[in-house]
Amino acid sequence: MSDMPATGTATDVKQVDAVVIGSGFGGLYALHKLRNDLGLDVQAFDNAAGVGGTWYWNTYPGARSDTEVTAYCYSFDRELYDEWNWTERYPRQPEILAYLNHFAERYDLKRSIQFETQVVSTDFDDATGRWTVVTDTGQTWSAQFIIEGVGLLSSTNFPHFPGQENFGGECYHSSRWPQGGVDLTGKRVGVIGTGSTGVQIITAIAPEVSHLTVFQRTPQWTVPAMHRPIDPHFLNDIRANYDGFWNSVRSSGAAFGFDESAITFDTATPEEQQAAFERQWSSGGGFQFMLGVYADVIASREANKAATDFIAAKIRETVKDPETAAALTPTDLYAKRPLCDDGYYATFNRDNVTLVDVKARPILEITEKGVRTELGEVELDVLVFATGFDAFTGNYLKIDQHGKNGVSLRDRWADRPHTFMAMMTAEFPNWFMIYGPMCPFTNQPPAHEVEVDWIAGAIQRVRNSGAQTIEVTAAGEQRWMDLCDELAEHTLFKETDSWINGANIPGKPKVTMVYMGGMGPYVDELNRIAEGGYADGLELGSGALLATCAAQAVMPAR
Ligand code: N01
Repeated sequence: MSDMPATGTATDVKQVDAVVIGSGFGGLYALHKLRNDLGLDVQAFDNAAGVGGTWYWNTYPGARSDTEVTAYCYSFDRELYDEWNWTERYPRQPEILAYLNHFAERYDLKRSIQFETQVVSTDFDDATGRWTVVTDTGQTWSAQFIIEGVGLLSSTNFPHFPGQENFGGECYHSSRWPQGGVDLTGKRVGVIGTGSTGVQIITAIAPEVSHLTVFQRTPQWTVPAMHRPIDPHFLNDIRANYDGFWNSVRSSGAAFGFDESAITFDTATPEEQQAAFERQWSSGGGFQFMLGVYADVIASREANKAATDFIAAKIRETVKDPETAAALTPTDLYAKRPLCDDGYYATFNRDNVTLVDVKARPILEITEKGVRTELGEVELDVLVFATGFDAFTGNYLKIDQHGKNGVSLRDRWADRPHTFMAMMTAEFPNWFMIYGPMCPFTNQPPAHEVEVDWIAGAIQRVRNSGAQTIEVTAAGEQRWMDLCDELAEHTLFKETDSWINGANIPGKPKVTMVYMGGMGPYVDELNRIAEGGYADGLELGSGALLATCAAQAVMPAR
């Protein structure tokens, strides 16, 4: 941090080159890149008490990533990749959090992060070309650049049911699970929500609770994860072909580190199709099942139906009670973020597990003792909300943010989020998001890395050119939005309701919020813009100078 207060500002306004918000995968890498590589003064903030972002908060039972560890990590530091020995194919939350802590310590990042601090507002000053950042701890910071790594899936969706405040038991949201854990042994537990989180919790806690009631509104298609210890030879093979592996990740569609299928469903015979689905089912993995068997499962109705017919047959085969099996079987397309599990369907064969279909019989109220539906009251000791997130936009809009001429982000995004390359929005100079709305639909850490590298390049471009700001033009932003909208038309995702298009939050505009072009084309586009000097769709500004001229032009003569 520089000791020099800016001219004309209060001395208690702290001056830095850049503010980073968030200390998850993206925020930590941004802090490292800007502070350690570019040599900037950087201050980071996180409202948690430690690093980790989503992996700090999501400590619920069964929490783990469904991305194989080979690609769920940083790639820029080869030594780190060689040294860190993951233990399982899909890492558990404590292991990922330990990795991120190790990363933060390796690069001495914690001294630049102020924890338990929420940024409440950011305002662009047209006169100085700098940002004013205010925190809930009453501090004011001034920065030339802001990088927000506030999390795609981090703003909690906590629905309210009539009478909820009267519940006499314990009540938790999965993404704000108590850090010390919760002893559920022998308790009557209810879980609302059956997305990725609910599926993990339900499967993990069923053996330890006295009774588990699952309140399911919409079932989702899920396939076995096939968790297993990581084969050290497998990691060593990747280490031996390090650049080749990461190049293949960055040039793939979803950046998960597995081979995506290049063949379409209609090229195979029915026997081959069944055998291919069966092979993938046995080998495990949600994204693998969606993208690794046939290239067109998310685009062709026929391929999609074949995949869901296959999973539906597995549900009937696994779940002994036909009524429960039917209730667990989705009726919509296989076109949401894919799930994988650790024995989810078999969990419903347990005597201590009950499924309540709350679409057919909605939750009427939460009582002092439990949850009431038309079927009666279910008495509970603990109620768990696994109800997901206000994804993509939630955390950006929680902060009161104003760009040029005081334009508010909430107003700019009232109809939908508008971005350029998922990192910038018009009228917000020097303001960057990591994996913001209209991001590629991919595994996140590799996408965070390429984005932070691109942002660092943009910052260098500003500083080397003697300019004060860089911003996206209205035309540049529109071009990206049009491309995302056009690509969304080519997949079946637009036909399902989920957090991916905002449909999970009542009143939120239902629009596509991802770029479906794939990681490879996304990286190519980032490189093209960077190699062209950050000119296409972007413009440099001299900030203070221009603002001063503009102000003088409208000032009355003295
Ligand atoms: O959230 P979700 P999630 N009454 O939105 C239900 C990542 N993740 O936290 O579908 C009753 O998918 C809702 O029902 P419906 C991953 O990207 C990854 O599970 O809206 N129910 C749904 O069943 C994932 O996709 C991992 O009808 C209500 C559930 O709550 C993303 O996070 C693990 C309700 C929410 O499902 C989000 O997953 C965990 C209401 N009022 C998460 N409101 C891994 O890597 C909501 N629901 C493995």
